[in-house]
Amino acid sequence: MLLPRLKRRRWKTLILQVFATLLLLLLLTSSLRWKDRDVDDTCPVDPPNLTGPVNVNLQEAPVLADISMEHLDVVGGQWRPHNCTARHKVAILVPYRDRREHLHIFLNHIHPILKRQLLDYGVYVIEQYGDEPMFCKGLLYNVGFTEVLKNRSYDCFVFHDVDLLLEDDRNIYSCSSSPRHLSVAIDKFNYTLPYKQLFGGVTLLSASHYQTLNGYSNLYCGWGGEDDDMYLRLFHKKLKISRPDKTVARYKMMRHNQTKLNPNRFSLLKTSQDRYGHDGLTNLHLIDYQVASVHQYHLYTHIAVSVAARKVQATNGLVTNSTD
Ligand code: NGS
Repeated sequence: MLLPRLKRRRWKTLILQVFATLLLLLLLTSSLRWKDRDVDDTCPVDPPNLTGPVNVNLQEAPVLADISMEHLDVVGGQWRPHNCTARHKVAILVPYRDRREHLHIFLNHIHPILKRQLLDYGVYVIEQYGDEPMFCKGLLYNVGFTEVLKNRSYDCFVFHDVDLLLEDDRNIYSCSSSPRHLSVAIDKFNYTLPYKQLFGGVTLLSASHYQTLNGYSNLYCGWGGEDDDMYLRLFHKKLKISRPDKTVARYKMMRHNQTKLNPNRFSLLKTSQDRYGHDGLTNLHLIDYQVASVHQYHLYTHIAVSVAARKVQATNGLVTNSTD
């Protein structure tokens, strides 16, 4: 009688032990899973909602209020993913003047893409006002970079022409270890790179690379050359350019009238090497411009820059007067 009872007790203890061990294991793994979630909620390298090719609608400019309604979670052009921590903070700088229709099409197009790319981003429109008849893109980029960093830190910056619309959301606007030329294949050039040194259109630089390069030259006003000058800066600093595959780095360019050419661009390029150390971010204080206002609209932060006609710069010996 005693033997079967003993056996039954041993069985009971064994079952209890197994049960307790299983419970312990279950608790341990679930607590580890929670711990993992706490520590690493970084967004995936390959965002799952990308669509690949993107429909580009150039037909009619959307109404700003309608675009805003679709992006109620955007404030001052800024957004970040809700369910994960973005890998990088990216500022999109868009130099701008007199192209309202293009701006609306651009905003309507870019926000959904940047959201699908799971970026912590801000869109900044830097608008030129004032007496200077020529459009000074490099100066606007430098002013934009400086003003944006006064209010928020960013890891990297996308320098974006307002007339270029991305055709494939796999061309990710996220930081990269080397300077990146993103607009490799534009419809205007039959989706081929017109020349190897091109570093204009849409480019991406880390904040620290932009500082190392002393930003753009402030001297290029009027169409052309400021991007070639930036290429020379990269070359002198031995920073290699990377490019995404042209199958994804595709853009459509919105048509517009040719802006006034910069007659000095070729002579400026000849002296780029002697100037880049002191012409850029470091001598912004010598340039006759004023930040008239910084205002957060729904879909972008607007930085209004008043640029005076360049005779003042000429007296500072910063402008060459030769024409090409
Ligand atoms: C070059 C310009 C660049 C310009 C590129 C492409 O000739 O600034 O064409 O222009 N260089 C000079 O004029 C020295 S594009 O048709 O894409 O606007 O970016």
